[in-house]
Amino acid sequence: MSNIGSYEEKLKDFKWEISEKELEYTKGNRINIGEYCSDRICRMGKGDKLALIWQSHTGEIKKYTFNRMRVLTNAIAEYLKSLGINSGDRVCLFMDKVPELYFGFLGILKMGGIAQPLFSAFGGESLYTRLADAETKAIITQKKHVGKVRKILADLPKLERIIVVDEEEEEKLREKELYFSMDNATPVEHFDIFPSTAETPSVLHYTSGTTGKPKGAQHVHYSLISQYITAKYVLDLKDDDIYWCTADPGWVTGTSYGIIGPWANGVTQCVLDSGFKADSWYKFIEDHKVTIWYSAPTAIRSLMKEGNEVVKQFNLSSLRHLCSVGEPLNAEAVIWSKEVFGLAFHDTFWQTETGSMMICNYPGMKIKPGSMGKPFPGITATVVDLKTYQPIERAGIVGLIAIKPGWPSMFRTYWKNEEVYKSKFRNDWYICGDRASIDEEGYFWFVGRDDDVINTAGHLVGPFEIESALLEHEAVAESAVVGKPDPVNMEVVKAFITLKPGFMGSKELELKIMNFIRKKLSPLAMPQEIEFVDSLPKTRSGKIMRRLLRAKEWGEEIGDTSTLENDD
Ligand code: 6R9
Repeated sequence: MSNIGSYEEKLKDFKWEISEKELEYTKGNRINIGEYCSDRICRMGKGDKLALIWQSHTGEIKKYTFNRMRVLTNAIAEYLKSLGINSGDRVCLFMDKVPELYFGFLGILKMGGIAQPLFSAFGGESLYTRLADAETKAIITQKKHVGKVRKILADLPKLERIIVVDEEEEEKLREKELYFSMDNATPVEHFDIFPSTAETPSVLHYTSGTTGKPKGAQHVHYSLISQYITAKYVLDLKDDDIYWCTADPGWVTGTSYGIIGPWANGVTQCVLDSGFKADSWYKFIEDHKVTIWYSAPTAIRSLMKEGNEVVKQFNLSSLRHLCSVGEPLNAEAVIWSKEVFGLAFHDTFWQTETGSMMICNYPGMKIKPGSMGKPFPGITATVVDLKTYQPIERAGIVGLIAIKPGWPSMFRTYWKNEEVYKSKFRNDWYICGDRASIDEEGYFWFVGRDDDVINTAGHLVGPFEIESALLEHEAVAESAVVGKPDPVNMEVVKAFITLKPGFMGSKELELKIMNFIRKKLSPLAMPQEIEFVDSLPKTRSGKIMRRLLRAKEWGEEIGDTSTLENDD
């Protein structure tokens, strides 16, 4: 029997109070995610149970029990406090998927700080934009990434501390840098956990939009109520499960369901700190007897590409439930997984802003391959008209995905950007910015994004951020960045560029510009193709028409461009 039992039955009587009750939370009282993920689980008698099984890219394994996690996260919290970091201060986590990242996250929350996880593959400029915006006070990083921080430090007057978790030669540390070894830290048995309440800020996750700089979606400790119960019902986490979430905590899946959801449920998690490789992924599942696996369509398509033979070389019989998130999960991938694993991937739809799963396929519910499923009990979701924002009553008509505000893990604002936050709401609906339709049976079918944001391998990249960075290259006069189709990553970045006088388009220049972006922003943001053009299509007021360029890449009907020309 799955945790959710019957989805239809749960719909009838679900209330968020069910989650509050299970977590023994009463309104107005303290709620601290760090405490819920470690101390509470120990109090429930699971202190000796494994919380984390971590494996490095070289095969090194480290294991931590819930009690060890409790005393180490206490040690981190105490250390941060001793450095003068106060509640409400932003502390950035800028690391590969090492144990210090996971425990650092909980340590920050325990002392009342706001955790700001950033993807460790970010280059200096991506890092700078987000640290400057959040006025981050401290950053926890590794020696392999500290160079990127050093380069931008002079422009970040608010950044007071740089904590390096693996630099053993103190003399190599520079200004503001400190060394903190988590595994060698004195365990702290008792720490006065910050008395956070429901609305105390917890996590700041940066996400890209069409225009402007990336925005910090600000979450609060009360998000736990959603994350705990969705992890329980959708991922079907049970006491004896071994759970593997392949997402990096630099992105929201890696925190909501790679830290908070599973640990608040007292479940053992595995982490593999290495890139994608089909055989090592299968071996990881076999070695650790993974039972529940939460991954992403790009990874699944990459596995599909490697073929069925490699699957047969491993014993994957421990697996019992599979879920996916981040981008459209194509029907073929669902059918393939059923064929090779005997289990279908269950698609889940949600966003950085929603903090937890919104529209999902549930254990036991009929899966329609290609559909995102139905709203989580307690979530009111629909599609609204593209112009009037009125709910669309008829099945099969495409509109904007809209959710009734009020679920516990909803973001509370964009950091210092209330205006953009407010613009996300229309007629009392939160507008996700995605298009979909709903069929006669209430299943949601994803159509595409309603903006120019590019979803590459499940990661959102903002065209504006790339275009701005391109302009910093000496050869670039103007640019327009769009997503182009890709069989594995769904979309990759393509840049159209006009050159400054004296520069000629060439393969060599293309490579130089690609590398320039990779270093400045990230490998995800790097254009996979650059087309040098004489001019870019523009609206009458001079705005570049990205949509026209995008439509060409996708072989879509462009139609009447006169409307686009007026489109400001
Ligand atoms: C959790 C996460 C959110 C955007 C979202 C949509 C796309 C996510 C999807 C999906 C189709 C799914 N997206 N899940 N598209 N099917 N199951 O990914 O958060 O990084 O903020 O991305 O990703 O476009 O609006 P985030």
